[in-house]
Amino acid sequence: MIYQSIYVLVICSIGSLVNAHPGFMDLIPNGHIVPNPCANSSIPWVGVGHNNRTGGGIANVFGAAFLTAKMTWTRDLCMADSDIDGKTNGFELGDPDCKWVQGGTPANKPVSHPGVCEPMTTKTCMAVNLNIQCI
Ligand SMILES: [Ca+2]
Repeated sequence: MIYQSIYVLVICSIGSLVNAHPGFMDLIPNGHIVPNPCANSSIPWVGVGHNNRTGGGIANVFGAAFLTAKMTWTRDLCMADSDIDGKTNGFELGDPDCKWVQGGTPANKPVSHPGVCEPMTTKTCMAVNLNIQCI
């Protein structure tokens, strides 16, 4: 019985991690308006930590780093360049000096996506973005 309860708890927890979640978007600067790097799309990428715009499925490189940081906007997460495109996560999300705190106003608007290497057509970025779904 206790194992069944733990199993259900784990499954429910995983389920909450794999979908775009408004609560998670509040945990990073400008989480609700992260640009969509896919061509010809101005719709925000609300599943910021995921390989597809709407969330669900496997985490992208930023999502994995976010989980490692225990879903907290830490200085280390802010200063990291998760998608190795030469821009820190903080710069991409509009918090270049890593001063944002939850509930506050970020210094800038977001400029790019911290989990999608840009420009997407470079050889390096194509390798990083292998699982990114532009649909
Ligand atoms: Ca980056």
